[in-house]
Amino acid sequence: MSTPADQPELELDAIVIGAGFSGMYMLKRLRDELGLKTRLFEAGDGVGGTWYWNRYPGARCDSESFYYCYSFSEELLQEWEWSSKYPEQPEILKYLNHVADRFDLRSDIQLNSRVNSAKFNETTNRWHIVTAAGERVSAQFLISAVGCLSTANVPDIDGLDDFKGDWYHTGQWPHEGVDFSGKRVGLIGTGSTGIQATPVIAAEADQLTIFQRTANFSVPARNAPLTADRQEQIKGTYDDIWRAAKAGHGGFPYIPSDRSALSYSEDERNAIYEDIWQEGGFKFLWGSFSDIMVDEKANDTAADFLRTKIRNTVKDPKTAAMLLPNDHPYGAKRPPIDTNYFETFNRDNVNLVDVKKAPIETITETGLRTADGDYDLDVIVFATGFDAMTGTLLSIDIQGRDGLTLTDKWAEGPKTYLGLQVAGFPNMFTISGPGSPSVLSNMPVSIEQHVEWISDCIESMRGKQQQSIEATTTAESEWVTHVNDIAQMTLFWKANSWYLGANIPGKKRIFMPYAGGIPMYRQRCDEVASNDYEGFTLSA
Ligand code: NA7
Repeated sequence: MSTPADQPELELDAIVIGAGFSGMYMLKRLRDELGLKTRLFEAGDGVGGTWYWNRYPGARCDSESFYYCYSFSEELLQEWEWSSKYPEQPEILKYLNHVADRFDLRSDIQLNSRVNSAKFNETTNRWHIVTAAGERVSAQFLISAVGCLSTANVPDIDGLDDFKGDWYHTGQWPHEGVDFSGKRVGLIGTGSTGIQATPVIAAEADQLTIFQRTANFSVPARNAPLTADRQEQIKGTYDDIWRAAKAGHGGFPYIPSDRSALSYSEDERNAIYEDIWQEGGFKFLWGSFSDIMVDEKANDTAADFLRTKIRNTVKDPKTAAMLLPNDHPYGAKRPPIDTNYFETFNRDNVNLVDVKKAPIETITETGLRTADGDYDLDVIVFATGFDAMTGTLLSIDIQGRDGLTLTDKWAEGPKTYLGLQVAGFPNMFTISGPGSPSVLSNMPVSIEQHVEWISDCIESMRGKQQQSIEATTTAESEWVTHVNDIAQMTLFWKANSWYLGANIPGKKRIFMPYAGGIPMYRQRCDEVASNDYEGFTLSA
């Protein structure tokens, strides 16, 4: 019987890995606008990326629906109807499936096809990939659209194999869902995911015990249906919305605040916080005061306001005290937004356990043991995050020039030029790679900018009959220094966050995303392109 490995190598112009927001738009640009023979390889059995995998209860987007979407097609913007301010995972997945159908992308998307290795041939300037099934494909260009948060982090806790109940990681949730009714559930993790899942699981389970290592700040989302009037108003002003989003530091269409939190009296400041807290969402961080992420004293004012809200919401003073974040500035870890998270601790069937004070020691046949005692559980939910920004790319055996592996190249942390390319890896591009605004921004805005920059670059190369493009080591190291310098000016350094790789034991502590904001970043990318791709070596 013939297997994919027996077939001759398929020769293409471009290979895209990953069928989320970025991969699908990349495929469309390369295929439909540049006419490149392109194929997209996706490990899952459906499109959607993050929104395909993350099906845990309560999963929804923290950016508002009307700007957490593609802007490239006016028809798509006009025809798609979002049901609410913050859409749930199934709705975003439906949108991405609609995009795949509407632009006829499926014919060039190969599902159930995990890319295991990618090797660059210097003589031909082509990449050769092998899939898990053994299929071999080559192309001049290799574009990673693997996402920033796609490799699940299941902590290495002794005894997991002995557990007689069921366990799940939120990023690999069963498609058929999980029935929690009548169950004693343990949830580990209080990041954005744990905070979204807690109220929904609590409403269904018999008992929910939350194992908290770090108390987290959270602002209410204030989700609500999108009325017909609001839809019409949004659709009538999309040009302005995108103009504002592209000009906004984080790709959000808010008018950025230029006021310092320290230039107001406490009462005035708290009145401003209260208004924005009532409105809810990310705006609390990005739209209240301009110095929250750069000045510790300013940050303290926001943190104090949010701690007071927790104290006022949670009725049991001991539980409230445990929920007060006290070891990092607000926003230095990715700020969650929630629907009734703190209120959930007023339920009789919810219990909070501090596993910083009494760490988890082992998982037993019947539950979980901390330094303080045993907890009997039927289900354990790991809301323990991801090997962010580098984990997925490094899980592919990628070899560039001179047999250099990406794993070796990034041994001391990820190095890129503009988050778009890695020196030593010609013709390989990374969409929302480390060193770009990516996770510090409204992702679709950053993704579209990267996809368009990459396809313009490839178009320019083809126009000039250039065969390869590679970031120079000088440009790369200058960019890495710049990314670090910018991050040092912020408070992001002051938390053990996944932005820094601090959630993965042994991972090098390097601030990975670019904190300088979308406008400055976009301007730099545009300058590089208009200066004949300054910082890249292009070969004829
Ligand atoms: P996060 O933000 O990485 O949160 C993971 C949570 O899990 C966090 O509270 C961690 O505590 C906790 N954690 C991780 N490992 C352990 C162990 N071993 N023991 C106890 N607790 C642990 O992941 P999310 O999925 O919530 O969010 C990821 C992003 O997805 C989110 O930021 C959005 O961008 C979308 P810690 O804080 O490290 O002490």
